[in-house]
Amino acid sequence: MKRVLIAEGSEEMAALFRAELPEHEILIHPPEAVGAPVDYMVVGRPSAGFMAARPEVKLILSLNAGIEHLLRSGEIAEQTPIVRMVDSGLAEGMTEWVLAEALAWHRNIRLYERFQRDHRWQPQAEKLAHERLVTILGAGALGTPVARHFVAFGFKTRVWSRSGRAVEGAETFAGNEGLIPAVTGADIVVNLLPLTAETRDIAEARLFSAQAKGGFFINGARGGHVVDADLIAAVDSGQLSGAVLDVFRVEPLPESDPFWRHPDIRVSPHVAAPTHPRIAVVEIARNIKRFERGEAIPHLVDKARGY
Ligand code: NDP
Ligand code: OXD
Repeated sequence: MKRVLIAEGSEEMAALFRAELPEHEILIHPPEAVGAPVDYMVVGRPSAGFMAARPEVKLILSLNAGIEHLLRSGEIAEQTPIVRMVDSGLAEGMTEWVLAEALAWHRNIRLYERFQRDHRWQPQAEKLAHERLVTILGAGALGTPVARHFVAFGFKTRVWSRSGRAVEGAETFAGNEGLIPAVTGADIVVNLLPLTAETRDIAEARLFSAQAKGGFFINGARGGHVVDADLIAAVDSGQLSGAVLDVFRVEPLPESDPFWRHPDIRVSPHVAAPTHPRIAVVEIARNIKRFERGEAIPHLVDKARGY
């Protein structure tokens, strides 16, 4: 019987796996002290040493879309494949969060909340979606549905990716040389890139200066993409009117971090697109079955590329 080990999983998750993979033995660690070899490992953010202690594992299945922490750990053998999480739950969650934040900025909803506190009746010049330009950095499993929704709302939409992936109704930009052209004049920039050596610190002064004056920045990807001091400087100077950040270099965000107190930078606790076990487990089980049938598995991580 093949064995599936879930790192730091819950009983609820184990029950879901048992329903999807009745022929497999499902183990959770802790509390199970697993002595015998395991075939598959399901991981979120495993503690240090956990993966290194299991060199026999044939396939690692991530509960997260972002896997930079797994690669960085140095605990996974070169030949062991990693599958990242791509499912409808993440795509729906990220689309809802980004659109909610973008529309709230576009329609001045946060501003009117502040005005209400002071009993101020102060209408703003309201723009329509087609008068705004939105750039999505990343046209992958998350960037693509997000871009489609901006297009559907009528926003002028651009997508930037490595290979120049197209999204119907959006303008396509590709490669390093396409980055600044992609964000030039953008009212809203949404970051949905994976964190790699090439994308670390990508959201910095040059990018913010290229945006439309008074624009907005939305980070739903990773804190390591953003040069925090450059973002704060861009907002303080009025180049950007604000930002919303779901992810940070250090999580939980330390009490001393200036983002907590900035009046125009909003913080959420890494909740843009949480993994929904009911959807994710079905996807992981499907990939284990594909692996056992010798079929190609979608969304295998390219370790050299870093995503
Ligand atoms: P994908 O791998 O599907 O898409 C990544 C996109 O980024 C692709 O379009 C890719 O280009 C592009 N890209 C990668 N490197 C570069 C580069 N150097 N230059 C230009 N474009 C590049 O990832 P997902 O959409 O599934 O996820 C994106 C990220 O979102 C995750 O890595 C994770 O960090 C974050 N995330 C955050 C969550 C949250 O709750 N806050 C939840 C889930 C994910 P190409 O198409 O050419 O390969
Ligand atoms: C993810 C995340 O990458 O939760 O899935 O951030």
